[in-house]
Amino acid sequence: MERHAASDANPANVNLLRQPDAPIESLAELEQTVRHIVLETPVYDIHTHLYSADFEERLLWGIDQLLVYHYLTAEYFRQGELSYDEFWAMDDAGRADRVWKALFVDRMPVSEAASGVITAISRLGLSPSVYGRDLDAYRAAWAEKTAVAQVNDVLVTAKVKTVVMTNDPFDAVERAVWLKGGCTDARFQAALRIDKLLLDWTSAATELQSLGYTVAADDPSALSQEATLAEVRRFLRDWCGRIGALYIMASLPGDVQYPTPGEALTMLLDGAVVPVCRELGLPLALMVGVRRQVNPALRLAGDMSMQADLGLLERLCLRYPELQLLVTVLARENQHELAVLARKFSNLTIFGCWWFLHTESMIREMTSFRTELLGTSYIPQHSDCRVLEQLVNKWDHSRSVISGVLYNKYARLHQDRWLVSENDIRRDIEHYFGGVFQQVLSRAKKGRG
Ligand code: HDL
Ligand code: ZN
Repeated sequence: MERHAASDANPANVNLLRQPDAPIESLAELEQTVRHIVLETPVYDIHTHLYSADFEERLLWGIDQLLVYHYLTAEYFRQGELSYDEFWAMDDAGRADRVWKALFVDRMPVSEAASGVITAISRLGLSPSVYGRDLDAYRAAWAEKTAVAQVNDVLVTAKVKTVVMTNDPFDAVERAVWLKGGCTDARFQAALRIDKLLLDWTSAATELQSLGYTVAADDPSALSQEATLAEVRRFLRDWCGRIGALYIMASLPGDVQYPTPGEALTMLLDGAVVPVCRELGLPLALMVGVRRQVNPALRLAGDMSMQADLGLLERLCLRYPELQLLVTVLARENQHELAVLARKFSNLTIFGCWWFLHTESMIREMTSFRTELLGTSYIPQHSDCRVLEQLVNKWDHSRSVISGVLYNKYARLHQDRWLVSENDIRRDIEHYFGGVFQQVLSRAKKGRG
């Protein structure tokens, strides 16, 4: 079959003469076609900490924010000279200077987070071959940008069609934005984050009371009263409606024992969260296996992973077969078990390589066995970005690994003469990059009580 020479219009050297439904005969062509489609298919990013420009200073962007990202501050303290107090006494620019020197100048930026900064700046047109290692040169280039223009530029460069935010109704600054109009950019969708409600009922109840919900904050037995649970349901309903939440979400430690009769988390899940998910037709997203603030001096970087007892998920799936659960767990040791558990319950959809697993080797390992166990019935990645420009590197790196894994699976089919076409590849990737998520949303809507 004639090949179309690589050109500017066709950098991936994809055979443009082949019909999209025609089987791809050559392995070399198959590899290039898979890579091209994976790199080009827009993605629906189902979990981030990004905000639309409506949220003003909550939208983090720019080279200094990339450098003070908490993954990099944790790495700075391993190799930088400053004490915690000296570092935190500085402003973001001062901290960024120190991180740049310690991790990018005095050493090669080989960690996932550090190399991600290089990918982001390079893919956004500030090539190190031009700008070198001079941080102020990058700052000067960024100074010419605006937040709105940078959002457009980054979403296009990263090929991200939709970003799901993490929206905390207990955050007064964020609440104020929602109360005066909220998000006006349809590319940014919302998810209701309820860690505080589930994990710190006493303080959450006090706040609910101040927001006009009658939850008897000073009465420890309040949660056993239906009237209190009804008010918590009203709170969840109000905020899911106000922000247009696609799902309700929480991160949990790994040692949650569910159900534990009389315990706040169990009563809130059974009496408020699951009923509202059913009533509104929303999935529940659980991120399990985090041990918060093992080193408070690291601030946002002070959290740790821990192995999780996945019995919580098993019992939720059994108890609520109509509830759509979106799940990611933080310990590498739980990943294979989670994929096997997903084979047992079709209402359990696993997603992403979360946090300390968002590294090239872990993405490759997890995507391989997840595909081997679950085919295309899972969501391979979310970015978890906190800084806008990270969408570029987190998706660039993930797409590259995912395309390699997928090519290997197609190549094995090819060996047995089950040939793959461009349309087949495109359909599978669109499934991975948003289709499975949409399917979970529509199943949740159907299961609406
Ligand atoms: O709880 C979460 O959603 C985690 O993603 C944390 O926000 C964590 O700090 C993080 O940013 N991970 O990437
Ligand atoms: Zn997150």
